[in-house]
Amino acid sequence: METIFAVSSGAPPAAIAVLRISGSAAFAAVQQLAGDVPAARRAALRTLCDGQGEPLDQALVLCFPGPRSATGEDLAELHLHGGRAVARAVEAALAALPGLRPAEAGEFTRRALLNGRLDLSEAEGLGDLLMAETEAQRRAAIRSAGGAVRRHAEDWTSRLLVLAARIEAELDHGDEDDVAGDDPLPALREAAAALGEDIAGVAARPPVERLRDGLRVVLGGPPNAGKSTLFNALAEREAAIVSPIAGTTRDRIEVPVVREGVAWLLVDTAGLADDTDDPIEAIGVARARVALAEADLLLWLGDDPPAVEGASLWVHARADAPGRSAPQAGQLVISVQRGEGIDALWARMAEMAATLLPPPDLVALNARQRGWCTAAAEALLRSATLDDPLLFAEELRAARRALDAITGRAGVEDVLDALFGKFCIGK
Ligand SMILES: Nc1nc2c(ncn2[C@@H]2O[C@H](COP(=O)(O)OP(=O)(O)OP(=O)(O)O)[C@@H](O)[C@H]2O)c(=O)[nH]1
Ligand SMILES: [Mg+2]
Repeated sequence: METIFAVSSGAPPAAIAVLRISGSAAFAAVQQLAGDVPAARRAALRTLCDGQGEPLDQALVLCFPGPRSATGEDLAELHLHGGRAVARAVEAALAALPGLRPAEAGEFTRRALLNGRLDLSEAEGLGDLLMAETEAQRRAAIRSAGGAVRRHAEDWTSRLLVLAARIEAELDHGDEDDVAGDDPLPALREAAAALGEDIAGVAARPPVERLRDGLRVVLGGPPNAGKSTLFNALAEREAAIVSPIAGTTRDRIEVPVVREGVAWLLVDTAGLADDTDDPIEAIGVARARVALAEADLLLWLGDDPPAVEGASLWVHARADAPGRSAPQAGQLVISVQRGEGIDALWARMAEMAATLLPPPDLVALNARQRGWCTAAAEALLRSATLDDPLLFAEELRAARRALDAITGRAGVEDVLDALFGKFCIGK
């Protein structure tokens, strides 16, 4: 495998730029530039020179021999002065060496994964950690980067393997000691069902995407209800057009907001007109219905109670408007014009967020992990209904494959491409 290098700290200029080199030619490259290879895991000050002996920079040089390195390969770090020209000159000197090339996005972490330094769920957590903007996002990401999802998957796998071993043994030797009343299958089925329930329980927890991408708050209701006005008030900017004309909003408009320590994704929608002759408004209404169905939390501005299954808050907007009907029980009274009720709405939204977001002390799964957990749970729950030990064993194998996919032990090349494409170069 080629040896790769990249600046792993932020984009220069900065006080320091950390350039990482990983692969079998890493230490030869250090030898070439620094004149020697410093002792393992000790910082050494060296003058780096290019192939012509021209000094490039004075740098701290650190060498981490594989496999005890971040990537599992021989890894060197050059702590350079963080000017653009310095980094560029050292990169050029490295690129001139045989077997070295610039790293692609996420390639260091990808190698760490291939070399077993971390598993797929930990790499996903690391990706989220790099993108985290709120405390809750950081906490959830550090938990999965630290192996919380992996430990769950490993714990389930070891429980599963015990069952699998017992049923395989039964299949191999079942005839030999066939004593009446000694059928192990009922007990195994019970254990498989219990394991399936446990996995399904974790899969049913609030998804980590709500933390990562923001809790999706959708404003819905009839035309002219004051949705866009409230949306702008929540977003604290004029993100959506407001007008007295019914049917002003057509597209759905999304604005991310961080407030009360929560990342929110506010979504404004077209008013749900019952019938419209305007074909564009009709498209807007169709989009609004999709947005409403995808809401984590619906802010409903209709005069009839919200007719949805998910979480919702019922808002009596435009409370100050002349001729406005009186609010009904259970409605939050708001007048954006007078600045009334907005803080109370945020407070209610924050209360709801506490129940809709993954609890801080529990592991939360992303969609990919949840999909495999669900597949494993379903296979286990199916197995618990089967009388044929052969079929039972086959379902356990299916569950095993699904659990392996969570940690990346099985069939995940496409996931790797998608995941590491999102990383920055040098990570
Ligand atoms: N008096 C008063 N008028 C308001 C208030 N909020 C909104 N309005 C007015 O109500 C009208 C409709 O407001 P919008 O926010 O555009 O309503 P909408 O629900 O987004 O409407 P569509 O996009 O057409 O579905 C506008 O003329 C607003 O100025 C309020 O708190 N008080
Ligand atoms: Mg609107």
